[in-house]
Amino acid sequence: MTRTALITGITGQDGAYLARFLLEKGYEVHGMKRRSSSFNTGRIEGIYQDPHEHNPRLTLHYGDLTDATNIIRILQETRPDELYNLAAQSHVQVSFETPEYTANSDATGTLRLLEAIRILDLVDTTRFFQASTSELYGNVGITPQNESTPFRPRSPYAVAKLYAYWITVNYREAYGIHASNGIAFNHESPLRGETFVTRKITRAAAAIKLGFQDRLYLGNLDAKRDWGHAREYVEGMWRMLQQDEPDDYVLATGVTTTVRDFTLWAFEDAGRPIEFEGEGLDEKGRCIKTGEILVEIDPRYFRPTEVDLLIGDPSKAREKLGWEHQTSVRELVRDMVRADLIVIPREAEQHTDFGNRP
Ligand code: NDP
Ligand code: GDR
Repeated sequence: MTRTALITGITGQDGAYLARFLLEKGYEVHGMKRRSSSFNTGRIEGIYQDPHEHNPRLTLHYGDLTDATNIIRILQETRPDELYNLAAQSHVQVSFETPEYTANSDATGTLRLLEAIRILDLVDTTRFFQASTSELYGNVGITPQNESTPFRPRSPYAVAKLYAYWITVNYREAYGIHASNGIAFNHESPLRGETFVTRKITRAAAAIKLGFQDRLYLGNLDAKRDWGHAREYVEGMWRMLQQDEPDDYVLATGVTTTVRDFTLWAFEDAGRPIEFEGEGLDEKGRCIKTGEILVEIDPRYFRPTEVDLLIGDPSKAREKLGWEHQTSVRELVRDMVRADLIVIPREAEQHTDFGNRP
């Protein structure tokens, strides 16, 4: 029997990798996508199937996590064996500007999916994955962070995801739904959204090297993150839903890196090495480095409350799921820069405006 999966957030970074992974495993894949005034399916172009094809194995449905009746209809039509909730307003900084919307989609949206499973009597047949996050730990001050580490969220995004985490646990305990949280630490790839710091840096390093951009503006260079490759993390998500019992797992590499080092490596890999000599801010918040300035600090990218240090302990996933990361952060940087050195000139032909978007 062909297994069926529904992915919310299929047009995002993880959704694109997970859809490919499940299609390769022989699944029939359904994805929820939002209506947009421009094409928003670029990341899944390679696997997109014309709905006129006979028995397409990938089908997209218009939907939104803020719309309960729509969620119920999609679940009723697809009745998936596995439901991966990857959709979210996923940008931490943007969540300070759109806190209510972030709560509606990331927190209540998760509740809507779980309630739909109950309403449609799918409790025993649909397994549920929730994309939880290392942002839940915030500034807890304990390292490394594992499944027993207390949560101390530091943004509207993280607080919304805290609700989603606990409502997933609650529906598992209250109704016996096979519902699991993947507490994923940062994972990146050439498909990463352009405003997350890694992709912003690798795009800028490539664009500066090729002469399409003059300068990169960044915020806090001292933040430390545990960065892995997204392609590997989606396999961890799938493995959680193949277990007899639902549970919660950390997915991480166990290595942490500063934004500063990530930046140095990216410029090195692009063939335009930089140094952060004389780093500091003047009274107007400008970088005081003299000479040719390729990277400048712009206070607009500082967050009202920052998460300083994340480093995960993936032992449980390794022991119970047999999951382990493969790509080191150094290889990840190389991979992303290499891809952007190809992408940027193509975009330049289409007159894309590069650079320092928020
Ligand atoms: P992206 O931002 O790349 O993708 C988010 C997806 O959610 C997009 O498909 C987006 O659609 C969709 N979406 C946003 N809001 C809604 C909504 N209201 N209704 C329906 N769809 C919506 O995120 P990632 O792929 O990086 O992350 C996937 C999930 O994992 C997210 O929930 C994120 O919070 C979580 N996570 C990610 C980590 C990471 O490092 N990448 C780490 C830990 C957790 P559109 O394309 O139209 O914008
Ligand atoms: P994060 O990712 O907040 O960890 O959330 P992001 O790449 O946005 O920030 C990482 C760190 O870099 C610092 N930083 C900057 N960040 C951005 N975006 N832009 C800048 O110019 C910049 N300069 C410095 C940030 O302050 C921060 O410390 C990601 C998302 O994918 C979430 O959805 C997910 O839950 C977590 O990872 C785990």
